[in-house]
Amino acid sequence: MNRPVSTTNINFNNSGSNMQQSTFKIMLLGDSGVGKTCLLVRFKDDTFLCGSFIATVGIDFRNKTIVINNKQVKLQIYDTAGQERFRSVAHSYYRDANALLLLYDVASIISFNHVRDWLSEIREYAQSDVIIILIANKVDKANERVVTREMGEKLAKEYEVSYIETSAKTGLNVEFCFKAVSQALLEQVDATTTTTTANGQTASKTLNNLVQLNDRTSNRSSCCSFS
Ligand SMILES: Nc1nc2c(ncn2[C@@H]2O[C@H](COP(=O)(O)OP(=O)(O)OP(=O)(O)O)[C@@H](O)[C@H]2O)c(=O)[nH]1
Ligand SMILES: [Mg+2]
Repeated sequence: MNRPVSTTNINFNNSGSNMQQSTFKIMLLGDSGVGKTCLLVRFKDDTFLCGSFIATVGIDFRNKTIVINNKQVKLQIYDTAGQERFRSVAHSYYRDANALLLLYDVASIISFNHVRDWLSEIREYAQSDVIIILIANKVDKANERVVTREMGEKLAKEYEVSYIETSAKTGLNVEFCFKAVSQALLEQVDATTTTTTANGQTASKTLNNLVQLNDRTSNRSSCCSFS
């Protein structure tokens, strides 16, 4: 992978035990109001920003470090503004992104219809092996829902990207989303160091498998893939 992914061995305590740390850049994309900032705040602080909607201006970013399979993963998460007038600001960040979380709001057919435009933009500005996950957010709004799971899955299949349903309000699948993407990226790094043929497909396949496993186990309390 040719993005600036850093993997270093860091020493955490005086016992001398080392834990490997990887750094990945993740970008949140999608129309204004689909819930990008709320998804990030839910993941970072486990709270929900309800009440008046404050649109993101330009671009914002937060760091969060998680542990996946005994490895430290530092996520640099870029929260972009969905409003048209800020689009060009985000373009320069696409190239460095390891993963893109593309959101739409299941209660907004317009935001769903714009997914194709976002995917064209991704093709133009991002690296070809970037991991993309299509996120159907606000699934807690069951009564107002106009975009069905079938519609979302069909579009994801057409573009060969993973599909997941989330709610920043209830927290459904939010942590899973970031952890699955991180695990996929870690496996991509591992594959790159052990073979010369590894590419973005390694990570996309891992992500797809994790998402499918999560769908099958969604009636249980949590997915069993992460430690
Ligand atoms: N019911 C429900 N409301 C949500 C959810 N996620 C976000 N919202 C609401 O949707 C509105 C917009 O959320 P934001 O996260 O600010 O949207 P955004 O995508 O960051 O918008 P921009 O910054 O303009 O691009 C807010 O009023 C949130 O409270 C969700 O999962 N369920
Ligand atoms: Mg925002």
